[in-house]
Amino acid sequence: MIIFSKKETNLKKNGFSYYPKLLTRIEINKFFKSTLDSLNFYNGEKKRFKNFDDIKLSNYILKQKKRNNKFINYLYNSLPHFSSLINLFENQKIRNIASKILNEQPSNLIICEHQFRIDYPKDTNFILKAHQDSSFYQQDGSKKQSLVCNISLHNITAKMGSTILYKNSHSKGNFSYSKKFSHSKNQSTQRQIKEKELDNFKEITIETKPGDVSFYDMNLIHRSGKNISKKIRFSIIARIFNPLHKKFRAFQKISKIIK
Ligand SMILES: O=C(O)CCC(=O)C(=O)O
Ligand SMILES: [Fe+2]
Repeated sequence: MIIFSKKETNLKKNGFSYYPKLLTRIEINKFFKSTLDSLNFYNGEKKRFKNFDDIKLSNYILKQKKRNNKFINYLYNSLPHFSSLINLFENQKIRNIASKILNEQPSNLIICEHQFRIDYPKDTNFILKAHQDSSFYQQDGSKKQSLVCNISLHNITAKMGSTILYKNSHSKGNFSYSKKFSHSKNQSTQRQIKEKELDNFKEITIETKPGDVSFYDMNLIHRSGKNISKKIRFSIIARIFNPLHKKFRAFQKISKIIK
């Protein structure tokens, strides 16, 4: 495994790009405040933690989760809709980078499918095995006019399970995957690519700091790392589409109440 930590802008070549400190800690802190407010609201408490790196925050969430893990669902399903999360992705610098790659005006790009991940130490139920996001987000029929965008909320090391990328795997197009729909709410749906396909690519992982932003080609194979640390890994991810494209599939968001 190669640990990566320097700026990389050639997404076309590698399948990913990485911009350290693209966003400020102040911007990240606004979303931290929403996370803290939601956590305190749900648990009826007035806890104060420093930031997403605070080990006391990890310990508190792990303790509360044992008592009643429903509040994790609440955070997971509510926070992606908060403006403090969406505004991070709406940063003009992100639109400008995506605009150059997708060759379309920044304001015409659709940034959607926001996600907040909470990856616990030693978890095996929610880590995502090797996949391409193009298999989950089918708005882009060409699979060449869309991107994944991952914003780092704190200091994430390989030990904390930083995302593992298969360098250059985007250049091979679409891989077949085995569909495993989870039967319980307590497992993530997998669209896993066969292990033997992965041998052809170098595994790399980016150790990130707050405000660092990575972009992946929608066809880049990647997976969650194993969190062997004592800290929770928090991350936010969105997908960026160029809708002014013949193979773009218009889509509608169907709301479901999560029980
Ligand atoms: O755990 C990770 O960082 C990977 C998450 C991911 O690939 C996804 O949500 O599509
Ligand atoms: Fe993914």
